[in-house]
Formats: sequence, C-alpha cells, structure tokens
Amino acid sequence: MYDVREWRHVFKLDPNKEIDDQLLERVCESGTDAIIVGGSDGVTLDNVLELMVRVRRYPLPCVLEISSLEMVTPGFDLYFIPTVLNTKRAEWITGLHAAAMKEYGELMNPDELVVEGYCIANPECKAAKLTGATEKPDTEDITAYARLAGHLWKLPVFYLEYSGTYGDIKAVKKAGDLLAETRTTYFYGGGIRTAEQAKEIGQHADVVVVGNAVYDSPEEALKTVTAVKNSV
Ligand code: 1GP
Repeated sequence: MYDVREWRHVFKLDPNKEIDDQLLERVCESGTDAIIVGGSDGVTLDNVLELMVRVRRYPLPCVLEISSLEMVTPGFDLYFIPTVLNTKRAEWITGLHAAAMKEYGELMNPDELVVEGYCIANPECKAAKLTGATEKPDTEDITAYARLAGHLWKLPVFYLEYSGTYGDIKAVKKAGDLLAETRTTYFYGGGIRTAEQAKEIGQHADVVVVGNAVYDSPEEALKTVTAVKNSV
C-alpha cells in the first residue's frame, strides 16, 4: 500500500486536457512520486478511464482525486477525497461525501481512501467558484485551517490550493511549521512554473503538486521534480 507520507512531488494531470504519449512517458518516468488524475472542469468517466489506462503503463502510484460522483471508478491505487475547509456550503464539506458513501460505500476499500482537508486560497480558481470558497483566506486564516486539519481533525492530508497562482510564501511557511508537529501530510499546489519556485515551496510543504505547467511549459515542469527532491 502506498504511503503519502513518503512523497515529495506529484504531477496532477487533467483528464480534460490533451497530453501526447511522449510527454506522458517523460512525466511518469521523471522520478515524481505519483500521478494524481483530477480536475474541476469537463471531467467525465470516459476521459478519466482513458488517462488512467495510459498512466497505468508506468510503475508509479496512480491516484484519482474525486471532484464529482460521476468520475468514480475502480482501478486506481488511491482515492483522494477533498473536503473543503473554507467553504460554507455543506455539500463540499460532508454532503457529497455522504452521498458517495451511500452509493459506493460497500464497494470501497477504506485503505485506499485518503481525505484531503482543502484550503482554497485563490478565490478566482475554478475549484473556488465550484465549491463557494470565494473569500480569500489571509495568513491567519490559512494557519487556522492548517491547525484544524492537523491538530483538531487530524486529517491525513492538508492541501493548500492556490491553483493557477503562486502562493504567499509567508502563509505557506507558517502552515508548514505548524503541520511539521503533526501526522498530517502537507500538500501544496498552485502556480508552480519553475524549478526555483518548486524548490522554495519544497522547503515548507511535504508534497509539491505541479499541474498546469505540465501542459504550458513541460520542460520547466519536468525540472521541478529534482528541484523538490533536493530541497530540504
Ligand atoms: C491544482 O493544485 C493543483 O489543483 C496544481 O495547480 O495547475 O496551478 O499547478 P497548478
């Protein structure tokens, strides 16, 4: 069984975006610790399955990050289930999760399920709009959500989501200092385009997530793996 506590870097691939075989091979053989399949727009069972089959050819963990019930399918190593800490819309905290348990609960292997406490820090991103996390949390808020995830709920994962924008390093660091005392693994994602940025974030977060850069600037994206692995 894979253990996210051992990871440092992951690529997040969007089933709704094109990636050719050559680039996919380089991504999967880059030394990254896992591939997360996920997105908030135009994700269907068909495009999820198609990407899963292609990633499965490589010997690294393949994770489905669930953002809608329609995309749930067997065949992944792990299932990441976000619960949005900074929304007031209950469906994104426990509502959809309860619906999923009703529909798929008996088929699920609890060992493959990993809850991510999501703090969405870019109110302009699609995930923020979808889930109603539209107030920008400041450093103090982010620290409070990290504490909520790490100290109170003791979640396996805290995910600081800046999707599309590079994070406020002060807030990133503060959350990292706090979570270092807990068993919660700290994922950071958002706006990483260069090896330098990946290295900077890697000094504070346990796991650095690189998404869009794979599609927009693949050469730079591939360099983030070594940059993170060499950061302490
Ligand atoms: C998105 O956190 C990930 O869910 C990665 O963000 O696409 O901005 O790298 P980017």
